[in-house]
Amino acid sequence: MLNIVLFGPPGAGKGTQAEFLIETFGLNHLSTGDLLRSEIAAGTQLGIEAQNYMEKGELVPDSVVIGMIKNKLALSNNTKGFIFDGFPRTVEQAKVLDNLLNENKTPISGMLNLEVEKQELICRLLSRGKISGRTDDQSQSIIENRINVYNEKTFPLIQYYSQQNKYYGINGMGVITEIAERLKEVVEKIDN
Ligand code: B4P
Repeated sequence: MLNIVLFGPPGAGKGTQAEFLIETFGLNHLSTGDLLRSEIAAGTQLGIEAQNYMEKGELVPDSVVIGMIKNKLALSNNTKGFIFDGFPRTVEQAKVLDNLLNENKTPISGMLNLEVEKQELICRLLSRGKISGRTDDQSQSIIENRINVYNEKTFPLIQYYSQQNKYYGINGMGVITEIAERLKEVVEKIDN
């Protein structure tokens, strides 16, 4: 099985590039951001709880996100593998994911980090905010808080996966199709 963690700060292109990887490698897409937004849209208890955090640019508590991922993994049989997009975002989430996957003897194959400069991240998110209606993309201060939260809580995962020799840094600046090509090359290498 090919299990890829697609990693990077907010606006790095995770959701954008996940689409290419799913198509190219026939993987299942698991985006915690998308899952949380659909819980909010459906007005569930989980969605109501998550919304308070997301609107401020904070992470949703590990217990909420982990419960959601466990349910999704349990429901996904017969897959070639997963693209984990926006998950894990804390060391605690990464440890739980490792335990879950190791139980099935399908560990993470590699963690791909999209490296993008801060000013470019802010630019991309503000322009998505103009069309998407996502409130967390519409204010520069909320975006900066998301980047700060990433630096504090999510960035340490680079070391976590490096220690397992599963870390791959990818230049995430430039044209979307060129970045997709860079990712494809690395995934092909991991898959061999
Ligand atoms: P996510 O939905 O994961 O939000 P994101 O990081 O902003 O999205 P992404 O990085 O995928 O967007 P992309 O760059 O593709 O999370 C939202 C919130 O949910 C979090 O803040 C948190 O509160 C919560 N959450 C989610 N997962 C969680 C977890 N595991 N634990 C706790 N909380 C969690 O796209 C950005 C824009 O850039 C797009 O408009 C795109 O078109 C554009 N773009 C992409 N690549 C480009 C390029 N090369 N050039 C120009 N523009 C580009």
